[in-house]
Amino acid sequence: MTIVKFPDHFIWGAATAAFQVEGAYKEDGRGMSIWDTFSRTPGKVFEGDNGDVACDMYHLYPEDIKRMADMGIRSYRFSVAWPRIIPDGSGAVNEKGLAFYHNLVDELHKHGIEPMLTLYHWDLPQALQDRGGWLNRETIDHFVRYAETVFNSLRGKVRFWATFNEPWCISFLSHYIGAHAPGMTELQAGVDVAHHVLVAHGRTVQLFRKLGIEGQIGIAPNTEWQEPYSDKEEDIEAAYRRSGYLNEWFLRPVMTGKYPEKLVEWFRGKGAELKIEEGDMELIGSKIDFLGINYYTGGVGRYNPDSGDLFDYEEVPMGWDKTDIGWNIYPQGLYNVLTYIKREFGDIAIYITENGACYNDGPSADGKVHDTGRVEYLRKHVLQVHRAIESGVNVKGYYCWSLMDNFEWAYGYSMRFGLIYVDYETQERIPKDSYRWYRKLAQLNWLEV
Ligand code: PNW
Repeated sequence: MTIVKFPDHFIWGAATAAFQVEGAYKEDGRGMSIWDTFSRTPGKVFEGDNGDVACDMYHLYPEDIKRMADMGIRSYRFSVAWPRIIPDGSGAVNEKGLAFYHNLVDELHKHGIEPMLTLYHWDLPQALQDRGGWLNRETIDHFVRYAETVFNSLRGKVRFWATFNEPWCISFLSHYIGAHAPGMTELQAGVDVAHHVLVAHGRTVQLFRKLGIEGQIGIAPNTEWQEPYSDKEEDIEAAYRRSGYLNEWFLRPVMTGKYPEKLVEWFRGKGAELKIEEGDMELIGSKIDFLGINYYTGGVGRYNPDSGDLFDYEEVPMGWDKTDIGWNIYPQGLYNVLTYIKREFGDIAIYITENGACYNDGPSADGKVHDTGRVEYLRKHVLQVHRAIESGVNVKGYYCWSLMDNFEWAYGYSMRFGLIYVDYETQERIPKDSYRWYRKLAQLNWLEV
């Protein structure tokens, strides 16, 4: 038996996002978002599930926060729904929307839980989508105004701020692959949206400094680790492109103010041009205080020009275990991502803003949820985080995705990521075995292997 101890003051937390948990979609003046529309479009979301009720956290947050406190987490990462704050995206501010987040944050503080607030976790006001959404540069202005409203309202109460959750999902997954709202399928749109989101991020960071908001600001990109099948140059290049599109396309401009040239060229070869306006890159490269890293999976692949893949990349099955959503379990990939960031971009503070697993276990005959798979997944991944810390990567905290089962985007309610089970008929919550395991880790700050 070995004791693996985390640094003192390491933050153990849990994460959710507004659209996935809040419900109350019409309440207190909330406007419609692109996910309300998308989930009502036949064929887009599993069985037509939507976010109308979700986990009803809009009403149940006091008891959910009690559970967080019982679990011993020190921080809770949540997102603010833009359509609650500015229902049509650009017009009047809805005070009732702000009041909800004040109540939420006050309740967190009452229990000694530090809020980490994400400004954008995908629920763009529909009225802005009607005017082109993230393809329209004006959306940047509207976002910055929304950010200013939230900063000024919650300053002093919130100290950790993230601008965007997973710009890759907002851009490529939603505008090129088409799996997420608004469901477009054009590469040029993906490239344009990625750039606009990054500019919005940079402008928001600048605004944060200008307003003199206390605390720290960062961004939470998703990462994945795609590894070459062999050490042939062509495999290495293909895996670089595939990983690069996920990681480097966002990390490099944010951290250095420059896009990765090889990928810019690759996209150009595919007919998609990067359109940069004067001043954009300086904004995008604005100094941030921390990087949030979301990590779930990775894979192995090789060069195959006939694969039909945008990057001439073909994933090679390695016989690895998968979670119930079909994603490879690849814990070392998290270590690889973290050490890559240190190598390429230096000693920025890092929070793992999401890591977790989909296992669809429900209550057994004893009434408990024995989600052994999730416990194993989390254990293996936090050990890789520890390994990265030992290598000098400045990881300051870890947020498990997710606090509770919730609306899993295109999968609706069919995929469960929670430490807490949610019965969507009754809204009953049942802490899973992983909840108890995580509570012990958060309390001890070490684990035995
Ligand atoms: C992330 N993909 O989403 C999000 O930040 C969460 O809201 C989500 O619930 C969680 O991971 C689990 O999926 C992703 O298809 C959704 O590559 C899909 C993909 C990646 C990330």
